[in-house]
Amino acid sequence: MSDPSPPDLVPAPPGGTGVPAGWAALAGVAAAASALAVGELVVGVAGGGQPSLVAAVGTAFIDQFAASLKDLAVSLFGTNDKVALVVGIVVVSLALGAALGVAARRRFVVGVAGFVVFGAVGFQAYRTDELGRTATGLAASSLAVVAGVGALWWLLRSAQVLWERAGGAAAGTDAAAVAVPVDDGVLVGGRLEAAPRSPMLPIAVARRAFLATAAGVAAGAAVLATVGRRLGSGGTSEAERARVVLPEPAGTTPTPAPSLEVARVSPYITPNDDFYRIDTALTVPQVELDSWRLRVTGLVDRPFELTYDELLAMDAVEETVTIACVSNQVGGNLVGNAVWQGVPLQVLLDRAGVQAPVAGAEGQVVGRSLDGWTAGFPMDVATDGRVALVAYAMNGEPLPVRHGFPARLIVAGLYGYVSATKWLDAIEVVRWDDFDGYWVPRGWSKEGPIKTMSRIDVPRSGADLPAGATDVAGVAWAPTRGISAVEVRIDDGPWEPCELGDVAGENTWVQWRLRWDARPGEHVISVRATDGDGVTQTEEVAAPAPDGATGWHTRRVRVS
Ligand SMILES: Nc1nc2c(c(=O)[nH]1)N[C@H]1C(S)=C(S)[C@@H](COP(=O)(O)O)O[C@H]1N2
Ligand SMILES: [Mo]
Repeated sequence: MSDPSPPDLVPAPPGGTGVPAGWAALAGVAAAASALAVGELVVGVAGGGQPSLVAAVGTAFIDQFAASLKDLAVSLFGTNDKVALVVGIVVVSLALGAALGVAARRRFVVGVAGFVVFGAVGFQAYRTDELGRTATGLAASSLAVVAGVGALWWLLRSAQVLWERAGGAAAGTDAAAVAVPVDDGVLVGGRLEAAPRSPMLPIAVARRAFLATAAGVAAGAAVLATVGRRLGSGGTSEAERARVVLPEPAGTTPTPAPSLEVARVSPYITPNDDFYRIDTALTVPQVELDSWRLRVTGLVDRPFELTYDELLAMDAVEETVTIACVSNQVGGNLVGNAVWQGVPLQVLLDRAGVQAPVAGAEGQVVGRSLDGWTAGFPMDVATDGRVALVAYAMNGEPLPVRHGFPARLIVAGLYGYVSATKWLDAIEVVRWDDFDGYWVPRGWSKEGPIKTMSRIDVPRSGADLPAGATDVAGVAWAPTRGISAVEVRIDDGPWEPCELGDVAGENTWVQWRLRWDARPGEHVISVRATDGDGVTQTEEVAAPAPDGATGWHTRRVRVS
């Protein structure tokens, strides 16, 4: 904006002139960026880990479309997919901004209306987002509209002034047409025109000046958005988590010393940082431990609440449990094994006193998340003696924020989507028929027992191996039933029994290994597991939807 001097802004409404569509589109993009940025800033200033307008729209999108993406659905919401969704929303917003800019160049009121609709969509999404306060949404969306309209007005005005100074419509959009000032007028494309009020600008200079102006607004928006995100990202949970002192668990299942070590096979215990993450949360719920409560409610005689300190003061157990995602493909990595510390669900249900009609097959235990997500499983599962915990620690650390801080449910033998509610807000006892958890109306089975599964970790698919002795190894799991045998087959050969590693119990995966004398050629390695009930993993291939993938995992390798 240094050369030439900034346009003199005459306070007249923009529009009605022949500013090129490209300039107007650019103005619209920068205006939309300003609106989004102000939205981010307001939410950041409001604090409390509230979602931005973009995040709220993203959450609404997930809630709306998760069902129609059924086959992909659950796994769709891994970390990368969330980034893609947010980027997508921003890109679409900017594109709509471009269209608004073009429309507003003729009739500015169209631009105003467009931004008002923008703001209304953002506000509506915000209102339905459990993590945002309505007042924040109202402030963010209305100030975003003001910023968007203001930026659009100013940029279109600047565009118009620059355009007129370059000779206006007479210059056309021909980049070569240059307005040349002459003694008593201006010579544009060979025609003599009335002298303008200010000296003429070559069109290329005017274009550069406008580009610089729009880029300046966009850069300012980027700075505001960054500041807003910085302010907002100081979520409370990380700081709260850092000062938690975990109690000693009363009961512990010892974690076995590694007995089966093969390079690149999954470690028996999955480190927290490597543990898969799946959830619908674009904004992770933030908590202040002093005000967090776990409510135990519903069809119980004595509903109660626990503070975080009260929860940690209760007798705790430590259990090693493998959890898996229903959308894990055969051979996929949406599965992990961790040591969970927490309070048995049964103890909490007993304290609340589950009412007789729902104490058995009629009953359902629902976990409610702070972000409104829900999962439910049969009361019989909660009370059949299996490991079912309100967990607050994972592998000896307070629950990581993305894995559900301050507390989550862990139920051995059930896929996460029906059981493993993170950022736990309440445990509610309801009738089985009266409630469906988040994924059920979206096409997934209401009951989700984990299917027996085995996976080859080494060798990798497509590996080129030297002939001779090599390890084939991986993991197999059937939580609550345990694994009694794992067998590997090379090509169409016989099933060969594998060596199994030590385990903490039936709820965890087991590492397995076979020493294979590899002969030159192309080979297909297959694996299958047999659970503790003696049932062998089915060969039948099924997709993850609606209740978990089946089939044998295979890997193709070359030996030379
Ligand atoms: N609040 C909340 N809890 C949730 C989910 C969710 O979307 N929101 N997803 C569930 C699903 S589908 C799975 S597989 C597990 C994954 O737990 P993890 O991310 O700790 O591995 O969390 C479960 N708990
Ligand atoms: Mo899942």
